[in-house]
Amino acid sequence: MERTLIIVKPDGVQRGLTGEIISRFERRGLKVVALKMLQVDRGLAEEHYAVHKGRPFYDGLIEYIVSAPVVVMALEGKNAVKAARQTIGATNPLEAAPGTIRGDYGMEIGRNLIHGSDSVENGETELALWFSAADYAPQERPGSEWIYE
Ligand code: IDP
Ligand code: MG
Repeated sequence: MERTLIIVKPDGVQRGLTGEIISRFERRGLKVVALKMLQVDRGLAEEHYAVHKGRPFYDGLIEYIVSAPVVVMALEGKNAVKAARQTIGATNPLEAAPGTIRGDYGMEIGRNLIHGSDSVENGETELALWFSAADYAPQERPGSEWIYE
């Protein structure tokens, strides 16, 4: 089983889409194993987005992430990273397929509602940044044989 980090960004929380977003992952078969809401401080935002430092959108991205609370979760499942990225859709909502979160709820790249880790390795690094071991509540979900063969 793989884990991935998901962040419902400030626009997603303020627009009341947190439940809708979590539902999409849950219904697909991904399991929430850690979950919290927090106001992100600048240091954490900068660490999380360190790879984008120096890009033209970086300052705006940091302002966006610290502008209001976020909801952060760890999702677990087979190929969780790839499955979550597919459910999230392309970075620019205008290019995201209808049926994806960004394609259904977003209008532009600077307000694209949600973050999802882009590789297993980055997922592990990001999860370690946002959660500690005590934050996890791993559990067996009944019926998982109807999701995975
Ligand atoms: P991703 O979130 O789909 O992995 P990345 O390329 O890693 O996309 O970019 C991280 C985040 O930075 C995006 O989700 C978006 O919030 C923001 N971002 C990326 N490119 C732009 C841009 O051109 N303008 C404004 N914000 C951007
Ligand atoms: Mg990314």
